[in-house]
Amino acid sequence: MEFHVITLFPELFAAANWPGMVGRALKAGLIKIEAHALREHGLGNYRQVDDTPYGGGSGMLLRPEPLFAAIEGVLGAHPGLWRVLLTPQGEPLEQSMVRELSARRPGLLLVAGRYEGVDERVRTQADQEISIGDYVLSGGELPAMMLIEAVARLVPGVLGNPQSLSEESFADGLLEYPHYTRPEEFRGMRVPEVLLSGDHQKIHAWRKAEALKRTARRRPDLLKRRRP
Ligand code: 4FM
Repeated sequence: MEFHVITLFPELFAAANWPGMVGRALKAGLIKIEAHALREHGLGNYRQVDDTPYGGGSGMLLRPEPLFAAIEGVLGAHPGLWRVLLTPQGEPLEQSMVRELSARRPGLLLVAGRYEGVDERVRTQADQEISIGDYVLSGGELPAMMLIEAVARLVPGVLGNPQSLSEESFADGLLEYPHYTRPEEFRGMRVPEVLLSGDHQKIHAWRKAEALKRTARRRPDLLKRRRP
């Protein structure tokens, strides 16, 4: 699967910088990440990409011409990419969308803006607008990286053990149950006896009950939206 990113900071997406399983997937050729410099499509001798807003107001906006040219350039060389604009105004990202995005082939074209926003006409070039959360960042690069990491780990072969995918948080719409590793007692805190019992039926029931309890306390919204 391919991830293309249009950005003013292509060096952020260098393969050598990716840790963990995305880094291994890159080296194994399971995924490809290609950054495309928006600056190359800037206007005039100064390669200008931004301008002041019509109607006044503070801050600068990304002009449409460089963004259109960059998107057309990438799609010309890589047809069929699903075009995603990262913006606080997009659909809130959730695991069900991540699963759908991981099935998009040949891959994704992520547009990471900067400044105070993009010219409204750029939205016509996106298949989907996605927000990674209700807070404001200075650009779309970190959101694009988060999306890449979330999607890449669902690409077949990327995750070491596919069983852990179905077992993980959100797979069944619940938060994870509490996890423990050695030692059995640490600073007076003991591992729950049931986990040492070897009784796998009991362990399974305990984990399910703990996951439900934790979800009810912390994220009641998840329980309401859960499929039966
Ligand atoms: C995005 C700044 C586009 C400028 C941003 C432009 C964000 C979020 C975010 C900042 N993106 N979820 N939250 N982007 O804050 O996705 Cl042009």
